[in-house]
Amino acid sequence: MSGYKPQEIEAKWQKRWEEETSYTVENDPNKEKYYVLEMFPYPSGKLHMGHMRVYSIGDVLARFQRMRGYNVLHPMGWDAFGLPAENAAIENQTVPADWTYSNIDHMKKQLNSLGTSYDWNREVTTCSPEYYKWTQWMFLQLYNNNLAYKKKAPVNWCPDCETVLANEQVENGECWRCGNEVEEKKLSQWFFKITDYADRLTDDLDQLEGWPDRVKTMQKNWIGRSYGSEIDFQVKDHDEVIKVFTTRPDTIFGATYMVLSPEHPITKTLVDGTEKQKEVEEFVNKVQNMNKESRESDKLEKEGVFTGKYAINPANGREIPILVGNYVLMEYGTGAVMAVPAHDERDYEFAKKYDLPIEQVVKPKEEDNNTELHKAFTDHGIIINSPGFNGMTSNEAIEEITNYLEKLGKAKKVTTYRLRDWLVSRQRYWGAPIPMIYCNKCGSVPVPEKNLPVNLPEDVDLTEGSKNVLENRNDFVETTCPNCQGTARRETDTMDTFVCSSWYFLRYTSPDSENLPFYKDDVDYWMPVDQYIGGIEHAVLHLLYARFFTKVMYDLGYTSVNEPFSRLLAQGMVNKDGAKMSKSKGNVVSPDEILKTYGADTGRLFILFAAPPEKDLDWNDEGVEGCYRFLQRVYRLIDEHQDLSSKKNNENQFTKEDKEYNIAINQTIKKVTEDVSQRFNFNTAISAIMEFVNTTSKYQNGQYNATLLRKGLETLVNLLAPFTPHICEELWEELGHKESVHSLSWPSYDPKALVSDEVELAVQVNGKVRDHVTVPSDGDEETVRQIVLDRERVQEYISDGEIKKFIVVPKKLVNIVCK
Ligand code: ANZ
Ligand code: ZN
Repeated sequence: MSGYKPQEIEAKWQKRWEEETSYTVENDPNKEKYYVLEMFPYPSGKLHMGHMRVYSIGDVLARFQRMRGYNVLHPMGWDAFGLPAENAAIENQTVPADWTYSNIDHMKKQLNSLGTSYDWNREVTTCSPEYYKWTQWMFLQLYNNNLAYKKKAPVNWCPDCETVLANEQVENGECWRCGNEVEEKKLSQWFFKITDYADRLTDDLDQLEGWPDRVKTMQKNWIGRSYGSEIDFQVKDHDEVIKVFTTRPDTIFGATYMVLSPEHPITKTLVDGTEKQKEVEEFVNKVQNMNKESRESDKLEKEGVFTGKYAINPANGREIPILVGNYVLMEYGTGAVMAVPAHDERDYEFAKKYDLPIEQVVKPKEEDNNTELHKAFTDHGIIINSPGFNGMTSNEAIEEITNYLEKLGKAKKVTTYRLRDWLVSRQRYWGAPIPMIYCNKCGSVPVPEKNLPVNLPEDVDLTEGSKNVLENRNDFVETTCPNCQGTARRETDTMDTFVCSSWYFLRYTSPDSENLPFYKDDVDYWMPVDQYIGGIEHAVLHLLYARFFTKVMYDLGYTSVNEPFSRLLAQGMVNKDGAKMSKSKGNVVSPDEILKTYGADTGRLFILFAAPPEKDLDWNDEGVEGCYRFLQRVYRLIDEHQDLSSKKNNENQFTKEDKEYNIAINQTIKKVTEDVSQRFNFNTAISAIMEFVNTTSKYQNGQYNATLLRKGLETLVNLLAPFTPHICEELWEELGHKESVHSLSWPSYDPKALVSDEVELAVQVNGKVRDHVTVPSDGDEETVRQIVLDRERVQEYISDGEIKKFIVVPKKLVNIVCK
């Protein structure tokens, strides 16, 4: 035997696992299932450390749960559509399909070289026709159930390249390719009605106990449900009524002016033909030219103009000026606000700037006297200056004022959301074609299910024109209407890649189903995913869309689960020298490098040992080196004792050392089991194993019991197996076993063997330690006293003295006081 050779060992076992298809699974109603899923990668070409981290975490869990007796589903696939493939294809003079598939090939090899235990029979590739056929089927399900519709929406348009640009292709308002200024253009595009699910997507978050609170909060905020009232303000000397949305009807007596969004249709009506028309129109144009981001920013410099008109405050009949302001958005509420500068920060800032009246109507609960306002008081409090409602709390007044106005027909309770419908149209080539056909006679006609998939041509020349090439492909565009058989055109928009990733976890459960995207028996057996692992950057979009799709499938009767992911782990980043690993910082360590120098087991061990999964991890070369030395040590330790099976000792003749070692074995099993299963504390589990290796080294240097030492070494290999799968497989074989270490049952511990049945006590005589005794740990005071007083050394110090006190401090010491 000649030392630890990771590369040899790893290749040997990876080959064996593949040949023996060790990790394929079938539904087995007699076994409890466990579905562990890591977010699938975009096949960019190469695995990076972030990938290595998330796939190592997932693999530990998969291997651990298999050993614990679960039927484990651990699949992998490729999120393979998307813009980078188009860019790379242009750059490398290839086509997106070839680029993508060759990347997949390479990355699959890399994943296997990490020792990951995937069931590759279930692999999904979102750009393959067998997969996107069902993505298109999903689109049709949504369309047929009034959850997909078309409407005009703005896109980024480069007039020079004559192309639509994705947001990532717009850099500081300019086209990434030609540098020309990007315009906004309105195109008719497809939307999914996710807003229909806004309430359920919010409320059901409460069921997800296995999700981090911060992710749930991010989703809640993204959906942004808010309960409030819509209140009618009559325009003075006009027929028009302006509806405002407010969450604070209790402040209505303090509404001293009103602000309209520049896009509000009434803005134009109010000023048409008046002397204010020009000024207002100029202002509106100016605001509309601002980009969306700065419009919605907290730091927006608030600006507005007076329309020359007044509205009547329905609470007190007071006439208040109507302004147009850049901080009111048309997409939220009603696009108009009653401005209460005393109690709203934005209104306060605006009122100060334009010298509009500020009137306080809520005071803090604690203060009796009104102190002057120096900024908006935005909390709830006690109502003042509001005849009929004074003295009420804000909550009471919200209720009472709304009821009062409701009776007058001027208010109603409403719920609004920040969430908008999901725009799924992309004017791009490399995506799943939207399965719709346009006929001059019949209008929009969905592609019949039996004609799916609508194939995406793969032989394209993207350098030809910069437009979406599908538009130029007559063989794609020209078709016949499924309804009237007349000539018709296909939709050339493709779907947002988030659509593809909204249901892939369902396909894994049923990869070969042919008549449906998945069979109900399969999904119902495997779903929900027991543990989902991925980056926090997906806290909102992907995770929200996947929840939406799952609910739609549930409502249509295709699955019995209402939420896709029971538990979610958001893994931290991989940093080096305190900064995120990135090409631009030049601090990248590639998984390939680590594999070449140290092997996958060392890389995995370091990643899992250096930080708990959800915390950021600092890459550290010495740390990697340390993990490598640890594995070498484990290797040697077992290598030296290969022949233990020939030696046998009787377990009943345990010495003190044997007993202690046995306790260490049981304690380590307990600690590792609990750390991995309850808390994902892989790092502390590994350090317990490292400690156990120290204990084992010491033990084997002495007069060891061969049977017990063998048990210790086997336990070590078992506990380490999920973390460093190859070396453990190798060592298990060396210990004389034929079966795979990964097919064993996870070791169990004996609860009675966790603590020693004896303790050592120090014995003090008149304050000085004179002796040490070993006593049974459950011995009562009388037993301890007998043992202590039997000791010669103790007798010497007591000599003839009379024992005045005999105090036992359990597990620590005995204190004897005598004359
Ligand atoms: C009067 C008022 C008084 C308000 C007060 C707040 C405090 P959330 O809670 O986020 O839903 N608002 C309504 N529509 C708006 C729009 N289109 N653009 C900008 N602001 C808008 O916010 C609701 C509050 O945001 C509403 O309640 C309204 O201001 C403002 F002491 O009405 B409030
Ligand atoms: Zn037709």
